[in-house]
Amino acid sequence: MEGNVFISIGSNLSNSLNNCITAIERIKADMRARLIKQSSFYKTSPISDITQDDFINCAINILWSSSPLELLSFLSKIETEMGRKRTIPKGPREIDLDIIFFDNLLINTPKLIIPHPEAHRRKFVIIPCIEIEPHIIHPSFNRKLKDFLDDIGDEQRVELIEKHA
Ligand code: PH2
Ligand code: MG
Ligand code: MG
Repeated sequence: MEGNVFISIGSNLSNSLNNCITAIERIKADMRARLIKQSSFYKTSPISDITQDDFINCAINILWSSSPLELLSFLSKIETEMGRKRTIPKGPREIDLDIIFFDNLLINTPKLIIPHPEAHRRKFVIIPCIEIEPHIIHPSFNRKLKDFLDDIGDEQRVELIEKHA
């Protein structure tokens, strides 16, 4: 199986920008992953009930030559190796690697939900993804991802910090 995948990357602990860069390097180093495109890096306000630092977020588009569950376990392994401790839900983290889209697949299992159920409500996911592919369609709604931005209020801050070549 091969899939065209969008992954959202985020960090707000230790050196967040470095953590995102390291995660991308680790993904690229795997035989099953081929990097197609990488977004710029953004500084984003936390979406959380807990007070915590701003995040660095970005997104990548890869071709993944195995199953969605294999990708999930690969990304979880990188998170763990990079020091992620699963304590508070939506709390601060060294690295978070979320599968946003896997082709047009709709997956709803206890272990894995694709598309990511919050993707269309989060500017920090939408903006990096549409930078990579402006006309990408959200397969659950059959609607352009960028059109969801109109429904999101101004509280969510997403600031370009490093333009990707
Ligand atoms: N991730 C969360 C919760 N809130 N907020 C921002 N700005 N960026 C994130 O990556 C993020 C978040 C849960 O994964
Ligand atoms: Mg997440
Ligand atoms: Mg996650």
